[in-house]
Amino acid sequence: MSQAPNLEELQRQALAELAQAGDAAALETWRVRYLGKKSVLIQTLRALGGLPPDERRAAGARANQLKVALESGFAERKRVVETLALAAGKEALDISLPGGPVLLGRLHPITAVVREICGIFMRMGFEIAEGPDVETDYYNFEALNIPADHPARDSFSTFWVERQAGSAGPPLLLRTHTSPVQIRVMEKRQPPVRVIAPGRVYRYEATDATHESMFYQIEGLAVDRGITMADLKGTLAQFARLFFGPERKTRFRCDYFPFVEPGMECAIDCFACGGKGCRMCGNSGWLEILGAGMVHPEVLRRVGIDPDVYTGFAFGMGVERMPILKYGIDDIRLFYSNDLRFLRQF
Ligand code: 2NL
Repeated sequence: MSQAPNLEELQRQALAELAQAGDAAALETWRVRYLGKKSVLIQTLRALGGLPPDERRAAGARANQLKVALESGFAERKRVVETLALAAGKEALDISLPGGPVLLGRLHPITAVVREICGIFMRMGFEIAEGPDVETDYYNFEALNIPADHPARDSFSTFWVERQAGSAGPPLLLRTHTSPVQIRVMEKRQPPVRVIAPGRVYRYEATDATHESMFYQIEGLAVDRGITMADLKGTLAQFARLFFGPERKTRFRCDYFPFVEPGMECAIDCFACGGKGCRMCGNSGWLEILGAGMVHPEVLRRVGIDPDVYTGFAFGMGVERMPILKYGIDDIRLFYSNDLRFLRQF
C-alpha cells in the first residue's frame, strides 16, 4: 500500500481553499474534491478495512475527525456564501410575485367542545381540575367503590400498564374515567368542593363507529352541606339549555354506577324531531347525554369526608357524544383520523 496521506496537512489545505470559495460553483468544486467519491478522505475511509486491527482504530479516529471537520466547515461556508449572495441581490427573488396562501390553524373540534363545556360549568362556579392519565388501581377503582371482585370492573375494559423492571408499587393502568381526578381533589381538601375534570380516558375495546379506545370525558362533582338531587337536576338542566339550546327539556331515569346512590341517566328531548320520534333518537323522542347520581357515602368516607355531614352529586359525560348529537356526526373515528375535510368544518 502507498504511504498513508498526511491528513493534518490535507485538512489545513482543504479548509484554506474552502475559505476562498465565494459562490455556489466554487463550493461544489470544493465538495467534489474533498468530500466526493474520489476524494482522499473517502479513499482513506475505504482503505481502513485493509489495515491490521491495532492500526485501524487510530487511523479510523483520525479519518473520522477529518470528515467531521470538512463536513461542518462546508455547511458553515455554504450558509455564509448563500447569505452573502442574497444580500448582494444575486439570488433570484421576484418580490412582485403574488404571496402564497397563509394557512391558519384552528382548534380541534374536541378541544373546542371541551372548552365550551368547561366554560359553561365555570360560569356556574365550578373550577377545573386535572390529573395523570396513568393511574393506580386504587384511584381508578378502589376509591370509587369498585373492589377487585366487583362485576362492574368488566364494564371498564382496562389497559393495564406494565411497571418498569425493578419498580415496585401498586398496579398501574390508563384511567378509564376522570373520577380519579376528583378523588385526589377530595383527599386534599374539605368541602365545599365544586370541580370539573376534563381529560382523556382509555378503554381496551375494539374501535367502531361509536367506540374509540381513547376518548374524552368530562366529569363534575359538587360536595357541600345540604346538596340534594334538586341541585344535580338544576345544574344539568342548565347545562343542557346552554349547550343544546334554550328550549331543551331534560329527563332523569334510574341507572346504576357503583360510585353513586341513587344513580341516574340524563336525557334531553330530541331536537331533530322535537320529541315525536325519529331516526336520530331511535323513535324514543329522547337522547341520552350523560350519567349522574348522588356520591356514594362509601366514596366520601374513603377520602375522609363525613357522609353524615356532607352530601354531593356527580356526573360524567363522553365529550365526543356531545358534538355527535349536536351536529349529527355519524362516526366517532372522524375526530381522530386527521382528515382536514372533516376537521375544517368546525
Ligand atoms: C357516565 C357516567 C358518571 C360519576 C360519573 C363520580 C365521580 C366521583 C364520585 C362519584 Cl369522584 N361519581 N362520577 C358519577 C355518575 C356517573 O359517569 O356514563 N359517564 C360517561
